[in-house]
Amino acid sequence: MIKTPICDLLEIEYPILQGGMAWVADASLASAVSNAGGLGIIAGMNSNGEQLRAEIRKCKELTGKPFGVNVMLMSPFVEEVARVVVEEKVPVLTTGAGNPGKYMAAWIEAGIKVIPVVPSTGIAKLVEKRGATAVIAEGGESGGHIGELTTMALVPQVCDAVKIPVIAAGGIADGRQLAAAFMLGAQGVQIGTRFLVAKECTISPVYKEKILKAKDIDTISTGRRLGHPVRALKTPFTREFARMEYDSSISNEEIEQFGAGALRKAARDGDVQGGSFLAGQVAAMVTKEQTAEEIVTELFAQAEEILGGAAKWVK
Ligand code: TUI
Repeated sequence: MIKTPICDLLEIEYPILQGGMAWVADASLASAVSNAGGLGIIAGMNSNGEQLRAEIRKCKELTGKPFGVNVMLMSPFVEEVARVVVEEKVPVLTTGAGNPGKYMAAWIEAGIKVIPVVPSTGIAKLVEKRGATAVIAEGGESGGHIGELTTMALVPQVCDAVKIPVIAAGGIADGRQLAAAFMLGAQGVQIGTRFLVAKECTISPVYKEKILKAKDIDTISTGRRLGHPVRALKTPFTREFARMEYDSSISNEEIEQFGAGALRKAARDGDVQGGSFLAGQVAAMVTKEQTAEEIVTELFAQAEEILGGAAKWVK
């Protein structure tokens, strides 16, 4: 068994969090991951306060185990979402795409465990000072909104910079990468892309098919010009987005407008022309649809075998 202090801290069996993927991570997926012994997470990004409240209540019906909500700090609904998670007594929050500093005191006061995603040691130290329970060090291999550093470089540096537990994210889809995360000093992992094809994941079958067929070089990051690079599968949409970014006659507003609604079009409608199919660099390693429970148990069985045999490399 791989047990780390965050298992006790979060009251989970396996030290694995499911990424709070926008337009993807609903009560169905989050409850399945929590029921499998990990920490399922509902995306707060695509909901206003009342829609999120309904999803949280659904999740409470589907699992008696702890689950979390991801607060995407660039969301237009961030203020209502920040309030609803307190009212609904959500046990754990993760945050992404910004500095959660201004909300942290209220969340901690309400007894919520706050685990921000951090792209650098500076932000990790800052949220530790504000009372974060742990941090998620997410490398740029991941899907969605990304920082500059890779997981291999970022995780050990964040481990050295803070005393609170570090959870590794970005580029983790199998037991080898899970084992490597522990070797880098992480106490747990957050996984997104592999859960896209979980049976309980309600996204369009078109999205799942695209993940299952992806090759190693099939993701691209776009949006650097707008200050928030995002990794997604290469599609007509991302190619056009990349072209617009290099065209100085096109304004940032026009580019933002072009991207509006693209996450929903991918996840809910399976729109292969206009959708943005967010995915990490490990998409090619995701080759079969499984239940959340099969994914979690397979990952840990592989990692345990590797870590148990690690001594064979040491003479
Ligand atoms: O947030 C994510 N991944 C996401 S959010 C998202 S939705 C979206 N929609 C439209 C445009 C962009 C995104 C899809 N995927 N991951 C966590 C994450 N957080 N990655 C990087 C960061 C981050 C970046 C800067 C965290 C803190 C931060 O602080 C900078 C500062 O100084 O405020």
